[in-house]
Amino acid sequence: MTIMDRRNFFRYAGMGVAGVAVSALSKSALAALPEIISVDAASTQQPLFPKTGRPYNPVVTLNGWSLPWKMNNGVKEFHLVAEPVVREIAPGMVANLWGYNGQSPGPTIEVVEGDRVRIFVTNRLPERTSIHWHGQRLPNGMDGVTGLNQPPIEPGKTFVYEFEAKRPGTFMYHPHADEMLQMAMGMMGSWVTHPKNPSFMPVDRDFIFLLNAFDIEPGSYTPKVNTMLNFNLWTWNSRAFPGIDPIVVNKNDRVRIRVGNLTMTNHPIHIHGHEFEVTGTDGGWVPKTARWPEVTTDVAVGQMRAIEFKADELGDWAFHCHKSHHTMNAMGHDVPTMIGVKQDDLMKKITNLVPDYMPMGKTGMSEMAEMAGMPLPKNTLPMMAGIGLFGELEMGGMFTTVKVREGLARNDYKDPGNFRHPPGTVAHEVEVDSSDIKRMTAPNISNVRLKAVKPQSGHEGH
Ligand SMILES: [Cu+2]
Repeated sequence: MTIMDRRNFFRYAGMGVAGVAVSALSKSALAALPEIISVDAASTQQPLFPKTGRPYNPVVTLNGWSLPWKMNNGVKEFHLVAEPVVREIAPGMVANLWGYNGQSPGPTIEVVEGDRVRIFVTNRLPERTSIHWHGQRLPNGMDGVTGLNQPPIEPGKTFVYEFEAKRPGTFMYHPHADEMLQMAMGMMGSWVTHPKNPSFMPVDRDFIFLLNAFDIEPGSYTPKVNTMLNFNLWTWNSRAFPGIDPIVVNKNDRVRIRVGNLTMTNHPIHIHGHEFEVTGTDGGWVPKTARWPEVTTDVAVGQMRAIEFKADELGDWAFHCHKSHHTMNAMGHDVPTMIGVKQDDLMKKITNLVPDYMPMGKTGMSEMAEMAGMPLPKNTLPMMAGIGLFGELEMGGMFTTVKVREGLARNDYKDPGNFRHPPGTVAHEVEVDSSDIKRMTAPNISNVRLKAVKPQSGHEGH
């Protein structure tokens, strides 16, 4: 994990906002616009501890960062810039996306319940935009739906939104102008309103990310923006496994993970080795008496779920979407089924005709993970990837690990490497004579007479 590089941090600071019209503000207010802060790394940045304003326990944005603010007469001022960005989806693939302040998704915004918040939004896109603050209580004219609540923010213009962060919880932000295209290009971000009382529902580690999806043809760089359902890159904060950082926690930590869904389908999010409870939604916190244990929770489109658990089992635990085609990358889509088909001769004949032809293996998909020598089109990701302690993980897309370790420092989120299993705790091959394994037949129940019990008379009238 890299600590935010000060030079990157202030990359755009010198550029200012010269020439940008700010309709709602006077010249003197324009001079006081918060500088544009930008990050160009796709790795998880250190949490942003508040230096001004009220105290809170910051979140960690998976493969992302939180936007610093400026206090102006008791108002928290942020500056978001909607702009084209280049995002590394995973090592080996970059995408031309649209986002905010150098990244897709944009930075997480963290405020405290009761804060007066002012957000400047500068549009450096080639088309109009707006921002909707999903889930917030705010004046109707601040809700961001173009045409309904406000005029569009035209290219080159800056708008200002201002409201009180009334309700604590987890929210999202995204455009409400040419919405399908702008979200297909990666425009979105997370928002956390921390409770006034920092000891309300405390956790030791608090993570946040958004589920998003892209349709990028292998070899190309720009998402197809009119795809409705058949996306080929399933991502968390615009990263696909093995590009998603692990969720690193200390043993016995109480862990919260906040997940928002801005894709066009639902995602059953599943954890291994632990049980969690859904403790919050974008509608607020769930009372203790209304929670139940889960190992999978479905996050529907436009929903946010906060899950919490005690990380009391050491190890590297899988944490992923349970739709198995969401844990594979672009090269796995539209591959014909070839189980049991002898392809050796066929392959030669077809590749003479179609040089890029890539079938699945005759024993299953795993063969594809091993095709290390197989040429991949430029700028795409293998369908299944990742190397663990025991070899290929055969995963992609919406997959990462929760790494539970002992003795981590309080704010240490560095990848601790592979888990070292205590002796005798790993599944292993056994020496057996498999010719001697007897097959038993289940007892035949078809001859068992079932005696129908008729209901007592007297109920015929029902
Ligand atoms: Cu999914």
